[in-house]
Amino acid sequence: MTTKLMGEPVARVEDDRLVTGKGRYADDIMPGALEMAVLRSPHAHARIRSIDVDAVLDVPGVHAVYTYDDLEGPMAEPLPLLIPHPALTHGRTQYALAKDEVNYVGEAIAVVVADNRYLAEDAVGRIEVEYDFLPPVVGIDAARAAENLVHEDVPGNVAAVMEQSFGDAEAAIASAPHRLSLDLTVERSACMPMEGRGTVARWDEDLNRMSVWTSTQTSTGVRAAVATKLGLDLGQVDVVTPDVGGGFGVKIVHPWPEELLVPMAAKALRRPVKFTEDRREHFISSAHERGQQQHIEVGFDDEGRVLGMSVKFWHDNGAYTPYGLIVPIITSTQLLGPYKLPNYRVSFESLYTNTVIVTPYRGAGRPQGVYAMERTMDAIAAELGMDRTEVRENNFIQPEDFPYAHGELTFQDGRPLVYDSGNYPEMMRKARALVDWPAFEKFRDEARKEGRKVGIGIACYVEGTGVGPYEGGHVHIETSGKVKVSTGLTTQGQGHQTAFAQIVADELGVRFEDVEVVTGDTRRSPYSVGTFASRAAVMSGSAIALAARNARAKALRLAADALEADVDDLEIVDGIVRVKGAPDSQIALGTLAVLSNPLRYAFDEASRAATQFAVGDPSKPPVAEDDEPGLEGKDYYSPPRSTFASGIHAVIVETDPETAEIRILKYAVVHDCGTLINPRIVEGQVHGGVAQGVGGALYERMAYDETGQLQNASFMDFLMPYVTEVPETIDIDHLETPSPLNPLGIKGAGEAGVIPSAAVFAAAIEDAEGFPITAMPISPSELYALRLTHSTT
Ligand code: MCN
Repeated sequence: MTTKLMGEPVARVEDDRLVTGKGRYADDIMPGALEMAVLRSPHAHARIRSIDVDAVLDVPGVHAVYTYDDLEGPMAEPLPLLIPHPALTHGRTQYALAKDEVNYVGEAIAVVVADNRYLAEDAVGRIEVEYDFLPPVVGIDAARAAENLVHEDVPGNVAAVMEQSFGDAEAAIASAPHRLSLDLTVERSACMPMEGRGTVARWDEDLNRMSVWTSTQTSTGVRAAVATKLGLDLGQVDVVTPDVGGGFGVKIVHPWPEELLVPMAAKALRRPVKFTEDRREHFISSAHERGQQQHIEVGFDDEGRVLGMSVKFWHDNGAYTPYGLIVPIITSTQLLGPYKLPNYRVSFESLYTNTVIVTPYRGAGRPQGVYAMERTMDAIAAELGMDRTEVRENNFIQPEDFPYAHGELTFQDGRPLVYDSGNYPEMMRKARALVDWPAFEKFRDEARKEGRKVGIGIACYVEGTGVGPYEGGHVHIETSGKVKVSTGLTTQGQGHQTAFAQIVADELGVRFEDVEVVTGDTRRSPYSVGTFASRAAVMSGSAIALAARNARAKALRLAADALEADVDDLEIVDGIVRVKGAPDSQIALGTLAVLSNPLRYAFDEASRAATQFAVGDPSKPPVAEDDEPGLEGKDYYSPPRSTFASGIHAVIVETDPETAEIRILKYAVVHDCGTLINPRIVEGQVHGGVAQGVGGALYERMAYDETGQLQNASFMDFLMPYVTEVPETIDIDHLETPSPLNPLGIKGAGEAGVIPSAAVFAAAIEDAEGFPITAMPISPSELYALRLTHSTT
């Protein structure tokens, strides 16, 4: 009997394969392909005087070497600026291979294609490059000082200045009963998926066709880039995304130079070519995020209600701006969180530095925005001597305020910043209960008597999810009764195959195990955008639901005809259409698929075997008159605007009085992503996000020296949390306020776990220590140094 699956914690169908080593990643495709290695700049800032590849050409096993001079047509143009913005007055993107200048350690200069990776790497080592060194700009302070310029035609290293506001923040702050200012910093970190980047390409000379397999978050984006840059039609390029070992944002960047150079080489050499990134390359030549400095002015009343807030921040965008201003725009708008501010001004400068490019990393600018706002809420509470949860409650947007517009602010998708739904007071009630907030004060006092330092932090966030413009879904019922579903966006481990199958099983009335979902294959789904901004569940989930409804409607039309019944009298249970109350009058969806296939007649006449296929009256048309053949449904979903998920995290930490080691005693999450498709998957997403957040708050940073060399470009030196550092238990409570903007009421969930971590850890450590924490991440040695400072002041 078919049961409702939406909302059920169905076990992920993909896990068995993935955790038993049966996943198939880019590097597993086409063993024996030629391999590409990349010569990367060892200098952060230099002009290239000459490149000598002579020593490489005669090396046995080397098939080709390419530098900028070998690039032709569109390949010789800079890579696309993916999201232009009017405020981005000085946007710059790099070339697939550096033209005459390098702007970060790791920028690609030349590639060698050889029989295998060893030969290719050795050959890369023989290329001689002469450089004229230029002074590097490393870090936000150096960029702001502008004593040196990253791009000589970009004054002040400023890629963009942007401001948004509503009301009159300055006047409100000036006349407020209380005022505060804060200066905060967050350092750079990075996605660090288990699998780095990887691309394989094969050119079929007979079919005039390019096939690309790439570890990406957007197969259609890569297809568009490959076609454009290599002068091919879109229809000549197929891009398939195999299993992807994590993306977390870094693989939404497209095209990476390697994603173009591999197909270019495959076409030129008429041989399959592969590139598999190693870990060091991932550190120095993919993308980072998070680095910001923030200055906040706030005015508030006696109850802690914010009357006016003005934020200025400086965003480190690295050496180029392929993603435009997406990250700082998200910080600017998502900073507002669940709060009702009457007056707000935010401005930022997006600054060039001679470091790896900055593109969205899970959370994408939100962690910094939440950090700014939540640290402000904590500061207000401290100033007024109020409970931190009460200050937040006094500022909450109330359930009856939805849809709630933040003045005339514009969201990242260019549409007005309007929250669709939520219940922040209820969320706070749940969060306080989950972490037992009221009991903490006593616990802290008792711990202090024993010489222990414990602290609690709480942080709220609202997250715009499910940005448009659209995604599609295709549901095809096979003659076997199995259901094949496809959607164009890609999967990096989020469990889409399971969640989307749940949706289809419910909508169509088929068994979950009869549904198979394919993502990220342009041969099946040529039109799609990609997986980012926690949009898959909202976008593809909605499109697939609509497509399944179309398939269902068609199945019912056909069945009504076959069973001589009224459509309204039919139901579909476990893949069988039957007349309600007359279970003997039934027909299987697979049989209807046969009926809807015009080939049935050809089979009837052609062979005896095929006649077994014939069902019903062959003289009848295969489908109702207005229908197309085939039992399938497809649809696209395009949202009117983003839907806003929300959540509250609370953490209890203990800091060692001697070593300043920071231990997590409890971590609690209340989360609202609208209608839950699969709570187990959502909880897994939250767990993963929290783990990344722990890393970002306590361990990870990009340790550049003043020459622009990344000092910790390996897992020996870059501290990721292990299981030993991530809390074993994360308490999660769900709230479901369905979104009115899509057919299933879904909001996104994929980034939620990481968003408030810097804020919540800073708050908890501050509470344990009794002095302000303004720079994240914070290590034990930094905490120790702060203790010394504060004990002497
Ligand atoms: N889901 C659900 N019910 C909801 C909302 C979501 O059951 N109401 C489920 C979805 O069906 C999906 C998962 O939760 O299986 C995440 O859904 P969604 O919020 O739509 O996020 P996306 O699928 O679009 O994934 C993108 C998001 C982002 S932006 C980053 S970054 C990220 C993340 O997801 N990268 C990940 N989670 C990741 N998880 C893994 N394992 N690897 C990554 O690279």
